[in-house]
Amino acid sequence: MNKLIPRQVLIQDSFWSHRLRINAEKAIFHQWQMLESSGCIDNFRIACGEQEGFREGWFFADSDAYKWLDAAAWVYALNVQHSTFDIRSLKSHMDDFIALLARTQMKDGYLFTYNQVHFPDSRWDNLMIEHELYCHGHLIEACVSHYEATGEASALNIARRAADLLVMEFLEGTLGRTSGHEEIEIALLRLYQVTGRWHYLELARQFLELRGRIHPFSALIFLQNERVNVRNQIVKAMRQVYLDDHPDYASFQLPANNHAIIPRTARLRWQLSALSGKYFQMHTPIRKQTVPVGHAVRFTYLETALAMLYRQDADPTLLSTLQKAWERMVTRRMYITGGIGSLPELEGFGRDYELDPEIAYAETCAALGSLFWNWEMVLITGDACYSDLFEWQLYNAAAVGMGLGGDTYLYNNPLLSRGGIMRRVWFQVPCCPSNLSRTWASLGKYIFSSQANQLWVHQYIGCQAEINLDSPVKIDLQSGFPWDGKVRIVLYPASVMDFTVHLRIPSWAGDFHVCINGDPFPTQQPGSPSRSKETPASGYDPRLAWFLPIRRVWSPGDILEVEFDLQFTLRRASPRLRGHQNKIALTRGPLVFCLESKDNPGVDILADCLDLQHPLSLSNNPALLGGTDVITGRTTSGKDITFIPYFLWANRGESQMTVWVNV
Ligand code: FUB
Ligand code: ZN
Repeated sequence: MNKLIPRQVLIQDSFWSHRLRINAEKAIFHQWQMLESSGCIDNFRIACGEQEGFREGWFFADSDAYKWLDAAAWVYALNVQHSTFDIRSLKSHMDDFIALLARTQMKDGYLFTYNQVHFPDSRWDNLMIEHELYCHGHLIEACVSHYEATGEASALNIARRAADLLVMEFLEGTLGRTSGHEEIEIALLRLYQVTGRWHYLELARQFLELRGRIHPFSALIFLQNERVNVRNQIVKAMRQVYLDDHPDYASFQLPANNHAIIPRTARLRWQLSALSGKYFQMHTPIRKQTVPVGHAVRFTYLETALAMLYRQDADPTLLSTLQKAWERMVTRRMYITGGIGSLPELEGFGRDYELDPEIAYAETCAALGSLFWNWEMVLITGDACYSDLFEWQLYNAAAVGMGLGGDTYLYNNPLLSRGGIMRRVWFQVPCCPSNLSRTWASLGKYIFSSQANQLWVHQYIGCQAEINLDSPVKIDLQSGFPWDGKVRIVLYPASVMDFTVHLRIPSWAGDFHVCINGDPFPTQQPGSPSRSKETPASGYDPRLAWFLPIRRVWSPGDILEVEFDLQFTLRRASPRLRGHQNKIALTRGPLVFCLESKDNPGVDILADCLDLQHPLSLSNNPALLGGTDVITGRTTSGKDITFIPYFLWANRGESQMTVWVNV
């Protein structure tokens, strides 16, 4: 299938338009300000010698600025014609930053402020831990996005120079090593897609194929870890000297981290995972990686890159590995919210069925990585389960990452909190905010795909689009999602045209009806692909989704209407999940609901039981949380109880919250 670029789709949607506006008007400016005040942008100024100061932040700090650029490019391109905010100031931040990158980039294409400032004589020293290739990857991705969004070549040239250096060093040179945090592979594959330069594809392939082939890995990681410790100490000492010499130096004060429950064994498990290579997905070659392990963001970026590679090579072993890993994740290693990564410290996957709702890490970036992976998978297979999981994670595990105002965020996303969790304006490791912003800013690209005279509708997000089938077709899609299940699609082929529209029938849909120009259209599920019978432990099964093909000769103005029944669903987890017995999670349409103490004074949301005999009722509260549906029920002790969508929790200060409710 062919994908679109976001510029082909103009989102106009009752749910998303408002959120994308917050992203464009607030989040992106807030993030820039945080990148400035935390020293992240100054790091580039210091690296290129234009400013005196101390380089601040983790070795991967550059990547947060690159994800910001990625987001800013889409925000700019999609709003430039009808912006209601100060788009010129966004453009000037963006252009100034690109110019700064060009000045910071070394003559041979190298750009990594950590080494440039702290260790100018060292390069490619610690690929497993220090994120040098990861940062180059986000640089390249941001520049490709900027090019796709604006059509300008300024940033793309920076990406090409960086990638050409990598080709020279790693593909043509002798540096047969790969990155400890996947990302560079996605970037090189995207750069290959826009430039057609074959070397980028080959280098991505080489980086991927090297996984699981570096022996003995435990010795390598032990040494690299020792080396990082030494270099960290050096940086710390240099910082102390700088502080002593500059008593007025005011460094940015980070907000406190959220309270987190860290099991006693977490650190040991992280160390064992690192030593075995699983943490980095370095334990076995890529075609054998059928189980999601290790750091969850790394894992999803690896899967995304492998799926992108499959689209080039069509290697059937690779596809079956990807499918097995996906099944294993969905059936045993994913929360009902679509969150992945159940262990703190490791920031990654636990064992099968190890899905404690309170310890849950479920990093926002891991949900985003899964979106990227699922998107590639549906393009390959045309199997609706991937678009379904995309939708579920988009509305739950990912959307929860940004607060209502766009200027506060959640990094890890448990499904139960006894208090102590608040959205924060920034983090010590601020990887999630700009990752979420770039995904929202480019959301348009995930709605449709096409191939010859076939059109797939993956997401029901209101928009106008123009897609090239055999000839161009304009589309006007209106949707009530996620609150109501009515969808109206008006198709405008240039003249009458025979093509097929594939509508995703969501896994959660109860009854649904399809009409064409007001006449009912008979619906029947075509044979579904064979797959394992194992029921997902979380209670959510994306594999129940399917595509309904509608082939006919369409005339301009034909109207396709669908109405999905958004019923309440009380989901139960597998008995294999410890602590989930006698509990339900309430969902409606693609939304997971939760109880937050703010809405339930007088109820002990963690102890009281929902009365299953009492009917649930739905209402809309325009004054609550920017306008939301709420579901009310009764406890067995006769108290009213109110559920809100999970993605909206933690917007009103500290509270208690639970997704799984006693029954
Ligand atoms: O290490 C870079 C990014 O920061 C990872 O993807 C996140 O999990 C966080 O550790
Ligand atoms: Zn993150």
